[in-house]
Amino acid sequence: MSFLENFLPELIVESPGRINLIGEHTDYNFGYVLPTAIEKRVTFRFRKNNSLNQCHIYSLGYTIGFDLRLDRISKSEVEWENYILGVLNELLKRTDKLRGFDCIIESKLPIGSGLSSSAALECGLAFGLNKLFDLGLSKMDIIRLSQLAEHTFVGTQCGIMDQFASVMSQKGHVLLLDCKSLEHTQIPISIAPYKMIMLNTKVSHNLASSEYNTRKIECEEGVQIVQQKFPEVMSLRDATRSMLEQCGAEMSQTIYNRCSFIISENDRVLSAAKALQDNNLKLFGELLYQAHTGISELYEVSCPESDFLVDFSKEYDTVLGARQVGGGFGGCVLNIVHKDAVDQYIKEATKAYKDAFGISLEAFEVRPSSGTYISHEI
Ligand code: GAF
Repeated sequence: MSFLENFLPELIVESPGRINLIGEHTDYNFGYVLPTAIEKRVTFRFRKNNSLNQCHIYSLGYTIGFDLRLDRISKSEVEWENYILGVLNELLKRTDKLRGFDCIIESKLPIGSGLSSSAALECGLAFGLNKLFDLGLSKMDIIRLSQLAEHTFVGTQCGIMDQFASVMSQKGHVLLLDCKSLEHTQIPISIAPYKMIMLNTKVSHNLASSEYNTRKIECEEGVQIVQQKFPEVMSLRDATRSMLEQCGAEMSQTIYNRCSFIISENDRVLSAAKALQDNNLKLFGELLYQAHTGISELYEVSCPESDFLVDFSKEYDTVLGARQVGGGFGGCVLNIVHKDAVDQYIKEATKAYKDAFGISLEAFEVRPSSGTYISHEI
């Protein structure tokens, strides 16, 4: 009999995706980010199955089985399985309390859309197993091991933002996170009469993972050059515009551009957080546009589809700002749209995008929501 029949969960965990208002690619440069969880999420239904080390996970229409012994866990050819295996591998390195379990995973988060379905998957699994088997892990342990799972099993050398936002977010707040000290401030956010509207380009160019790792290496190269004159600089977070100008001649144009973007983007995060606190939404919107220009022209992680939507939004005085969110090369574009103009704007953007790329846009509103939580427990 399939484990799906008569499945009565002992524990249901909701693990959200995130948007990042501003501060892209700054996390692995130990800078600032301003993300929050959203209502779209991955749901995990768990139950123990009384075996010592067998687990079954059902998702995306099929069941996979794993042996929960460290020496039996290895990478899979199937990409999404590596998020699961990576987390199990990290858990097994930390505890001997894990036992057999069954789990059904359902996602309302579009994959590859820049909303971090990967962190939601990793953190939700770790959070649920921590609770189910009383593993004694802290939220910070869950964040760290989920990030490591992505490094080792998925192969993306990601920063800490997505996992942090997925676990630590609070409803109605954005998280100003310092990725060096991990100090964070929950900023209450109210952007009325505007709304946050996501337009999903529905493209996810497959350069994303390899180019992501390349950007990280390019930034490290930039740091090494700056360190020759300024040894106190440990990451681009510590570099200033003036330092960069003094070292620019030693760098290729590409490395200079990458460093220049990160230095400006860190400043923009702090300005954007202040603009939100001062309710200066016009400035906040302008910062989003500036960020997208940097993402596109200096960091070169945008794509024609995202650029099209950001440019399109500039024709509307009912839109304060727009930019591509997440790692890049497609996914969602965040738009700050006046509430009275939302329907018309979505209608016109959808038509223009279809005419240009032949793709039907997906549009939805997002609201700052709470991080990973338990919705049912017996
Ligand atoms: C991806 C990564 F997982 C994050 O760590 C972050 O670097 C982001 O891209 C870009 O800001 O989502």
